[in-house]
Amino acid sequence: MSINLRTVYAFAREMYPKISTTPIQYGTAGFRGKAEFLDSVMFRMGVLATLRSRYREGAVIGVMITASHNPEPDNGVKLIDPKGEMLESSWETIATDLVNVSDQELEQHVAKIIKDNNIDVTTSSHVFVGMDNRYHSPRLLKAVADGVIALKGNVREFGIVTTPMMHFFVVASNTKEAYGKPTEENYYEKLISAFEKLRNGQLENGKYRNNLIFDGANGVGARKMLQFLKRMNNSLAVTVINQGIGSGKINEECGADHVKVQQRPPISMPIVEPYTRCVSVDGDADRVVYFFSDENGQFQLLDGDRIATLVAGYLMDLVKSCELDLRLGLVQTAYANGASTDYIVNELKVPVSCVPTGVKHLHHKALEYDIGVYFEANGHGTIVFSDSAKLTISEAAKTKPKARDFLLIIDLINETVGDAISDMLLVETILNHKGWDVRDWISSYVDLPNQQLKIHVKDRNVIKTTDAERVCVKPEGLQDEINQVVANYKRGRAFVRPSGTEDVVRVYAEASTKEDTHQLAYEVGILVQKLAGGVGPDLVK
Ligand code: G16
Repeated sequence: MSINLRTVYAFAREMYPKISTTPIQYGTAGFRGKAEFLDSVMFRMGVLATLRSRYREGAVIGVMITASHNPEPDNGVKLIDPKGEMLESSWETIATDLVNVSDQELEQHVAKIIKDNNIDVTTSSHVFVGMDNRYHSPRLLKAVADGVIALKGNVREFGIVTTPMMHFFVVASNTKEAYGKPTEENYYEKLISAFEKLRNGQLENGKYRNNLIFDGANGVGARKMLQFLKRMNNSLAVTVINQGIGSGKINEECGADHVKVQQRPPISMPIVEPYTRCVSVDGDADRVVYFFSDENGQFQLLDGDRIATLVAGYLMDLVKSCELDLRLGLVQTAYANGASTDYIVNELKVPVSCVPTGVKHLHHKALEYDIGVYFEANGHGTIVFSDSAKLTISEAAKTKPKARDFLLIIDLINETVGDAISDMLLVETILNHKGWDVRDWISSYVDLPNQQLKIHVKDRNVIKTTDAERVCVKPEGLQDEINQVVANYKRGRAFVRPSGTEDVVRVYAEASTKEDTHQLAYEVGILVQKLAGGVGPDLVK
C-alpha cells in the first residue's frame, strides 16, 4: 500500500483548515476547547491515531470525542492506547506539535513524524472512533475519520458511546476478544451477567434497599444506563434523571463534577426519602459520585475517596478470606481528603501513593500492585489486577466459593479505565453483600470539610508544581505565602495547580471546620489572583 502525504494537506486545506493561531496544548486528558475551533485538531488526531496504530504494529488505537465534565459548547478528544491506557506521554508532545503546525507545514511535519519514529507506512492501521452526545460531536467524528482515511487507515465508528465503552472496545479487540467482544451488546452482557450472578437473586439485604436515583448529567451516561436497565432482569431499581431529553444541557447544574465541586444535589432531583442512595455521573460517564440527604435535609457526599476505601476494604476482606498472598495498594491524588488517607493508612493498613491529577498517572501507578485500586476524589477510577493475581484467584476458585465471587467481581470491573456505570454496579454489589445503607458507608470516617475554587488568570501556565502537585514552585514566593496562610488553620491543607481541561487555576483547601475551609480557600485564591496574574472579577467571600 502506498500513501500520499499530499492528501493530508489537501484534506486540511479544503475541509479542516486551521482557523486559530492560539497555541493549543495537550491537557490532563487530551485536547479540549470550544467546539468551533476543534475541526482541524480532530482531523489531525485522526492522522495521529493512524500513525500510532502503525507504530504499534497495527494494534487498534481509540479516539473518543468528548469534553467530559466541561460545559456543552466545549468538546475534546481522548486518545486510547492499545492496552486501554491513555496515549503514552512521549506521544503527547508529538500530538501537541502536530495540532499546532500550520496547514502549509502539515505535509512535511507528518513526514517528519514518520521518519523520527521509524513508522512503516505500508502496514495496516486500525482506529476505533466514538463520541458523546454533544450536538457538535458527529461533525468532529467525521473529521477524525477523514484523518484516518487520508492515510489509508481502517476506521470503525461506534457512534454515541461512553468513554469507558471505547476503552473496553479497544482492549477487547487488541486482546483478540479475551477481554470481551468489541461490541456494545457484549459490553452490557459482560457487566450485567457478572452483576446478576453476584446478586444471586438477593435484591435487598440488611439495611441495603434496592432503590437508586441516577443523575445522567444529560449526557451519554443517561442513555446507556437506560440501555442497561432494558437488559437487566429488574436486578436493580433505578430512576434515571437528567436524561438529556428536552432543554437540559450536558453537565449544567447536574453531573458528577457539579455535585462534587458545588457539594449540592443536581437539578431535577425528585423528592425522596432521607438516606436514599443517589448517584451522579459526568458527561462521558467515566466518573461517578454518590450522595444523599439526611433526615435534616442536609446534603452528604460520598465521593471517589469513599468509593476507593469501600472497594479497597472489601477486596482486602476477599483476599484474606480466600487466604491469597496478593499485594493490594491504593492510588490517590492531592485532592484526596486527608481523612480518607488517614483511614486507608491507619485502619485499612493498605499502602497508599499520591500522584499528579489525571487517570493516566493513577492507572500507571496502580499497575505496580497485584491489585491496584485508584480513584480521584472526583470519582474517576477503577481497579486493575495483574495477570498473576488473576491466575492466583482462578486457581483458588477451583476449591473456594469466595474466590469464585472474586472472579465475578473482576468481570464486573472495567479495568481499562474509570467507568461510572461499572463502578456503580460494583458499589451496589458491595453494599448489598455487606447489608449496608449509606449511613453505614459514610460512618467509616469523617471527611474534613473541603472546598475547591476556580481562579481565572491571564496565563495558567505561569503556575508550575512539583511533589504530585502539592507544592507550587512558580511563581516564586507563592508557595511561601500559601504556607504562611495554611499555618493559621487547624488541620489546614491547600494547594494550587493549573487545570488541564479548563482555562483556570484550581485551588483546593481543607481544614477542621467549614468556616475555616472557606476562609482558607478564599485567602489562597486571593494569593493566586495577586501573584499569578488574576483576571476577571474579584473573589467573593
Ligand atoms: C479529566 C481527567 C481527570 C481529571 C479531570 C480534571 O476528567 O481525566 O483525571 O481529574 O479531567 O482535570 P483538571 O483538574 O486538570 O482540569 P474528565 O472527566 O473531564 O475527562
